[in-house]
Order: sequence, then structure tokens, then C-alpha cells
Amino acid sequence: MKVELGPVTRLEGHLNVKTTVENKVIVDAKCEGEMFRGFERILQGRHPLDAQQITQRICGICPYAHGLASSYAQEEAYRITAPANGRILQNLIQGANHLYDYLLNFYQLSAIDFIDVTAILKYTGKDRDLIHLRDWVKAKLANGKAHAAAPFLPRLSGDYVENTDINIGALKNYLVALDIQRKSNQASAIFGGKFPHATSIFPGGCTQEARIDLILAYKALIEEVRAFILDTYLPDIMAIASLYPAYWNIGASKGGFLSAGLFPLGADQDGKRLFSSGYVANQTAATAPFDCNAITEETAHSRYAPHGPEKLAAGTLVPDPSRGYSWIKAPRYAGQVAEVGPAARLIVSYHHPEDQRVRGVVDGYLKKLNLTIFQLNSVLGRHLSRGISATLIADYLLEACEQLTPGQPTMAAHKIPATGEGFGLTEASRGALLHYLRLRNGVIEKYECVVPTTWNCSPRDGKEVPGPLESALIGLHVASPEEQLESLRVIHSFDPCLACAVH
Ligand code: NFE
Repeated sequence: MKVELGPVTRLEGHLNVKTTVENKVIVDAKCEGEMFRGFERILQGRHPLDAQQITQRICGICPYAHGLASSYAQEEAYRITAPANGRILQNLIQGANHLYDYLLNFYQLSAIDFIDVTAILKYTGKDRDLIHLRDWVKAKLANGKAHAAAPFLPRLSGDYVENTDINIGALKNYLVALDIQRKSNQASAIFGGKFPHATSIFPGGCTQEARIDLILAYKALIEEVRAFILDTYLPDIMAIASLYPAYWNIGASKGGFLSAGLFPLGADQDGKRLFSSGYVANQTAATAPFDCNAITEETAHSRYAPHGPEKLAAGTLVPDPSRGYSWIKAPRYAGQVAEVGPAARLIVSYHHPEDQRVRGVVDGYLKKLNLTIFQLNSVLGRHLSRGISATLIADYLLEACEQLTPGQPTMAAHKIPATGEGFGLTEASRGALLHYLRLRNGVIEKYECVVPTTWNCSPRDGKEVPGPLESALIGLHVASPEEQLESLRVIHSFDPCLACAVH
């Protein structure tokens, strides 16, 4: 039977997944990005300093990553580098955004695929937030308006957690996590100017100062967020993992793993990063350095004029709604499908000889849970990878605050050349993000973005190879073919953002 899962909720943007199910097993899956956007066209002919502002509008969740990728690309085109303070401030803005985003994915978007929210109806305690939630859900049900109790009800049927205390504890943390996310966003805004779209991110650094009062305010917020990550977020991931161990082996994508590297540790964006860049082939330790020239995009099944694999500098964008099944293009790395995101980032760093710190922390979890590194390529593996990344990032941000030198410059001077080109690489929370820009006569002649969800929700390529999410769904057993709670768990583990994917 054929079952459409769209519009898939609890993600950003417009995703449909068309599945074919036989004997309760998904035998085919197609991810459809359902809306065209066209940011790359909007940028053509504009002044390059518009780019780090306009590209942030691709998304309200990961805007700083777009602003930074654009700034890095412009730095390369202008042949400048940021002063040490400027690079650190860029990292501080982006890092707090990662923490917010991981908590959002787990509590608001994914956890209620496992938690039984109806447990709140049995709540008899004194917590004001939970009493409020209970009475709100009760009132909706009493009015026959269960459909209005979104995002909790209605829901798909399935094997939700049975223990009432665990369910109610998780719902409490769902509410607390909202407050902690606000604190992360406040921290970003201290140096970014505001959330979601930062005014201060700029090629060559950051226009905010490295003032002591700002640094202390930032640290205080990140310390609170870090405490929540250690005391609540990681234990909640472990609790779900202990109840659903099968999900360490469910939802694996079939391609390789790609990371663009995150947080330059010196002023040079091409130098060492906290999380390294690279490509790792599935189930092997075969690694390759990240090479922008190995990236192509193709449109065999996308709603654009047909073309085979194109390098970024040559990339075209001619919409054709009569073709294909998705507005997402099909990016490939050296011709291979690649998963990006928290699991891919850890898998790449784990195999990188210089990333001993990441490897040590990841090894600790793998040993404790009796897992292999490639089991991070799973539903639980992606959630654990976000949790591990959150601890590493929070620690790094606090250390980085100590490396700022108050009073020293945060911006490099620059002169915009008439011609030039540059690549900007970073890891958005959802994975590898690449911006390419080329200048002619001092304006943007060409702009290309290759975005995390473009990789993960890629349609088939010209060789009919499915994208990562498609391949993770094919072979999945579903208890109810019509509802497919299991598919939703797989999809949410990738944390798709369709606004970004199509851009
Ligand atoms: Ni719109 Fe984004 C992240 C980027 S994902 S959220 O993370 O870039 O495609």
C-alpha cells in the first residue's frame, strides 16, 4: 500500500514523505521538499555585504550558521581574516545557537514521539506548570477539541512510554527546556545583537565589542544551559534509550558521513577546528579531507531543468515544476550519498587523528552503552550525538570566553575587490553548510548554498540512489502502515528543516 506522511509536523517547513509498505515493511520512500524559495537568485546582482544578512533569512532556526558561512566565504573572497576576538565572538554566537537547537529538537520536536502525553491527565502533584498543562489538555478534551491540544493531541497510535512518573517528568522538562532555550538565545543575542537574525555577524569578525560585562553575562547564561544539559537533557536521552534500545539499530542511512568542521580555534578559519571536517565512508575508517570541489548537485528527480552532477561554481537554478518529485536538489560528495548532522560530525571527528578530545568523550559513551561508532547512525545515535555535542560545545564556549581580550579589536578592515570568489564552510546544528560566492564588478554574480537538509532529505540521484533519510526509512518495520509512528521517529532524528533544504 502507498501512504503519504505529509505534511510532516514538528519540523521546520514543508516535507512530505511518500512511502510504499508491504507486509508492514517500508519498501520505498521518497522525500519531497514541497516549496520553492530562490535565495540564490535573490542574491544575484546585489552588494556582497547584503549576503550575510539576506542568507540569515533562509531560516529562523539556524540563521547564524548562514550568516557565518556567508562571512567566511566573503573573507576568502576579500582575502582577509578576523582578529582573534572577532573569531571567538562569531563562535560564541553560533555555539549558543547550537545548544538552543539541540534542546528544541529533543524536547519539542522528538520526545513526544515516545512520551505518553495523556499521562498528564493523571497528575495530582503541586507543580504549577504541570497543573496548568493538565487543566489545559483536560479543557480541550472536555470541549471535544482534542485536535486543538496541539502539539500534544491528536497523535499517532503506538508504543508510548507506560511509566507515569517518567512521562510526567519528561513533560515537566519539556516546559523547562523552553526557558533554557530562551537563555541560549539571550546568550547569542548578547554578541549577535538579536535573535534570530544577528546584526553583528560580519566578514572579518563581529561588530560587537568584547566587553567584560557582556562576557560575564554570556558566561552566566551558558553555565545555566550547561547545567541543564548535564543534569536533565543527557539523562532524558538515556532514559528514552533504556526504554527503546531497538532504536540503536533503527533509522540508519546507507551512505557516508560528511562534516564541514565547527568552531575555528584560531583566527584563521581554515585552521584547526573543535570538530574537524572530512568525509568517512560507512562502516570503514576510510576518511578523506573535506574538498569543496568534490561536491556536486544534480536534478534527475528535482523540479529544475535537468542536469547531471554540477560543481558549485557552475551550478544552475532553473525551476521546472513539471519535473521530478522534490524542490530539493541531490547533493553528492565524490558521487556518494552523505549523511550530515550531529552523528556525522562525531563520526568524522572520531576518525580524525587530531580530535583526541572529541574521541575521548565519544568513546566514554560508546563503552558505557556497548555501542560501535557507526551505531550513532541510528535514531538514538542522532539524539545521543546531539547530547554529546551539547556538552562539548558548552565546555568550549566557557573556555572561549576566557580567551577574549577585552578592548582589543573584533573586526578586520576590508576592501571589497571587483572580482573574487570564496567558499564558506561551517556546521549548522543539522550538519555541513557550504556557501559559495563569486563577485564581478563588485557585485554578486553567483551565490550557491549547499545546506544540511539538502543532503539529508535529498531525492534520488541520476543513478537512482536514495538520499540519507529515504534510505533510513526503506526497510523499516511499521506496526501500523497507515500511521507509521516509527517513521516519524526516524524523520525527527534527522531534524529536517525544509526552509533550509530548498532555500
Ligand atoms: Ni533551517 Fe539549517 C541547520 C542550515 S538545516 S535549520 O541546522 O543550514 O538545513
